[in-house]
Amino acid sequence: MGKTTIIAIAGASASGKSLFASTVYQELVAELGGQGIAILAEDSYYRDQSHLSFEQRQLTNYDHPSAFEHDLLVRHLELLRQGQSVEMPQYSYKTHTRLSDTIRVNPGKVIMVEGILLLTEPKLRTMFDISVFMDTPLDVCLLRRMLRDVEERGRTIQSVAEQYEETVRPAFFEFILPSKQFADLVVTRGGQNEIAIDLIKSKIRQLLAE
Ligand code: UZR
Ligand code: MG
Repeated sequence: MGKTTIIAIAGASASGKSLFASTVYQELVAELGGQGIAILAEDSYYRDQSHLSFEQRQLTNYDHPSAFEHDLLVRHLELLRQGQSVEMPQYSYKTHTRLSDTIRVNPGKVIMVEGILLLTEPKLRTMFDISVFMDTPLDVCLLRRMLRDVEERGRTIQSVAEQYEETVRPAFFEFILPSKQFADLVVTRGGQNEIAIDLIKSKIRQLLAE
């Protein structure tokens, strides 16, 4: 297999990272078939916490780099680069731990990975060939996060508000915003920026044709 290009998509929680990455991925798969492109989520690499009680798991700071098993993500990216498949963990936001099943991710010429803290860690940054930062206004992220976490992640408005003040907002200013400097491209409006989606798709089409 030839060279692998790894594209990272980072930005605040609910900035549109997953939507941006999955739109690019699904539109290219519909157009060209799934061969050659793979997609990973940093959230899948939240640490396994099955040895902790549910109450203990609720005390974890999920916006801090220590909540992620970044070493495993680095190892998986290295294996994919070497042309090997990996078993990506699956994470449940409802139980705050890993599910027993994994998802097989096959290697490809282009690997996309999306997550809040990807650009904050030097060992991860060295893996990325192209880094994109979703620069969505924080008030827009907060509104989306409210709706999403209540609808999809089993939360109450009260708990989203508390978590936002305690960890999500501080982590944005401590870790995520400073990591914008490491991005090659800064995208406004996240997953709704069709021009940016088109540009990344063109780049990937070009890489796949090489
Ligand atoms: P995205 N998160 C949880 O709320 N619970 C968990 O068990 C694991 C993660 C949140 C996490 C972070 N933090 O802001 C967000 N908090 O998921 C990252 N608090 O996911 O980028 O999709 O919003
Ligand atoms: Mg997401």
